Amino acid sequence: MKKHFAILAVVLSAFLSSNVHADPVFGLPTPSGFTNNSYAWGELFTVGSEDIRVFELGAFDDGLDGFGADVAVGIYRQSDGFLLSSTTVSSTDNLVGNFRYADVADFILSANTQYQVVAVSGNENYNTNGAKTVSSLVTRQGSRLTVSTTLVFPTTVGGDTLRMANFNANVVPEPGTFGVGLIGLAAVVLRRRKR
Ligand SMILES: [Ca+2]
Ligand SMILES: [Ca+2]
Repeated sequence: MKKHFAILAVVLSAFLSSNVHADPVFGLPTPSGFTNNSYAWGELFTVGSEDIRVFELGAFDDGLDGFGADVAVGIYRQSDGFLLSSTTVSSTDNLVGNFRYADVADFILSANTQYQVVAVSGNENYNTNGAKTVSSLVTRQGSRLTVSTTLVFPTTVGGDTLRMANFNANVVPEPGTFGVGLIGLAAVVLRRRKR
């Protein structure tokens, strides 16, 4: 019996961890850093046809050499400017590509809903190169900005250049998919027990 539960635990943990894999939503293949002020830079996007789960919030690290001061990052709902989650990204946080990511309590962004992920550039350079990649999880609608040294909901319409903010997310597994997986596992365990 114990062996069966051990097998189930291993398979189940592998199944669950496969769903924890998350990727950066935006990418800057050829960034070019610049600063003339501190802005709250917002990247406006609409979630696709499936809810997504956010794992970490990220900030562009020009030169990959850390920040002069921690960078505040948050995600706002666009319809009412409600701040869903925020954190600060520090120079010691994990570097993936040219963004550093700080952990937040995982949260859900709803399908077909518009949000802004916002980062405050402070004394760190923001990006000025228009080249970018965008995950298939979202559709991007350009930038918003407000001159600020603190995290605020940006309101001025900017261009299409991706400046500063990013996040790690993946699709929320549908309950149906999860259920089928559990039934499959149960079948495997029962078959082994009958032997
Ligand atoms: Ca997390
Ligand atoms: Ca830097």
